[in-house]
Amino acid sequence: MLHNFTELRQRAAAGRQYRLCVAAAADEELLAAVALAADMGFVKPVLVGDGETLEPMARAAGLQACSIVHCPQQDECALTAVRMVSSGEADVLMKGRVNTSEYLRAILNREHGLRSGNLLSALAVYELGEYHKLIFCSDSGMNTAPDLGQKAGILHNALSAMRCLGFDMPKVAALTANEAVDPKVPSTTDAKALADMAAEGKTLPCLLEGPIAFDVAFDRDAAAHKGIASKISGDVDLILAPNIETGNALGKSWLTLNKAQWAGVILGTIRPVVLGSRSDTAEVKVNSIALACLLAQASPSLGEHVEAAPAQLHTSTISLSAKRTQ
Ligand code: COD
Repeated sequence: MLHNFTELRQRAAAGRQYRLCVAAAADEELLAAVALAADMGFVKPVLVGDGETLEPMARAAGLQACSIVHCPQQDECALTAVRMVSSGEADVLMKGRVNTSEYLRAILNREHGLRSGNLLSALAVYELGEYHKLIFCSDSGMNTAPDLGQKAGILHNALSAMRCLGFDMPKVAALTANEAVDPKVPSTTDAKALADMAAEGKTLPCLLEGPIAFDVAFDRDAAAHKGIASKISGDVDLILAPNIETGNALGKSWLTLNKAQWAGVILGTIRPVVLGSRSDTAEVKVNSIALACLLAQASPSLGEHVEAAPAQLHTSTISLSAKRTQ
């Protein structure tokens, strides 16, 4: 089982090296992260963006060796990078200076995208100084208002990924505002349905409770005070968010007020996909890269590439062999 991001990076560094394709890579913090991940040995960078801008920036970031795919049109970078990954010219996709929705739409592109036929969902992982282990949360980045079927898909994706990371029986909180099942509040009926599915063995193995409010999920005293006999209280591994706003605000409050670290990926795709935020620090971006690489290592269908014909790209590739600058 993974305990923190240091361990996650070490595990990624001990595995194989992946070709990381970054969409719209002209960003100092992002290039610093890519250089760090390359130095740690788990990625070989392929940067998509305007070559004239990117080349000096890559040198300044200390990238010893990388490929630059010249794509002068900012709005074409996401699809260009996605096509490189879907065609087998790169292994792992990463978001650069691209809007999240634009990035996700490129991933969902019917012709060149990374769809698997299953639901795609976002998985976020947080390390908080105040909590004794990593907390996983889904979906706070892609599915905006999932129905019950989509929540079951989100749960399946998250549990599959967590199994790859060594979590055999994760404790899952199907988050709501309180513990009462109320037909007028769909999040509570959905949470109850998911808890029943888990109890009946209709999900991957997990200990799922819901509906459950945040205080009961994370504070045993609150659970005791409310007279709730919870088996997960104070020890939750995965939060299943009722909607994107809840998961997103929860995560961003940890990042903003608790100085948490995080990592983000998209699940359900045919290749590993990094989903970070443009405002992430280099350190945080490395966590996301490491997580995507680790999932690729542990999941053969993600990590092994079926060689396909190269995409017909109107790009040129430049190889850098720059010296590290101080
Ligand atoms: N999994 C699989 N297929 C999907 C998914 C999914 N999660 N979402 C959409 N599709 C498919 C649909 O079946 C359809 O074929 C096609 O994609 C288009 O679907 P639409 O029209 O419902 O979706 P879009 O293109 O309008 O939007 C999809 C986004 C994922 C871009 C959109 O839902 C979005 O912007 N999500 C939130 C992103 C965000 O703001 N995140 C927070 C950032 S911090």
